[in-house]
Amino acid sequence: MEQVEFKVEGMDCGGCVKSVTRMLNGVPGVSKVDVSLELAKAAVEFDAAQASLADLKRAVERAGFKAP
Ligand code: 9UX
Repeated sequence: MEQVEFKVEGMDCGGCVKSVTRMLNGVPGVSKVDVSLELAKAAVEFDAAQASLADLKRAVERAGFKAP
């Protein structure tokens, strides 16, 4: 199990946190998601055989936020 933490830009309220959380949980292989509005970060636990950091960032961007 891989654990990563990366920056998520553009979240302005709890609704954004929910959107990002839902999108990340929708990525195959993801087992744990913790998105912080205050820190502007997402902490994700996933199976490296099924997903990559790039997949996670793509999911965040699909939700309409930036994950540089
Ligand atoms: Mo809150 Mo986020 O009104 O896209 S849901 S700012």
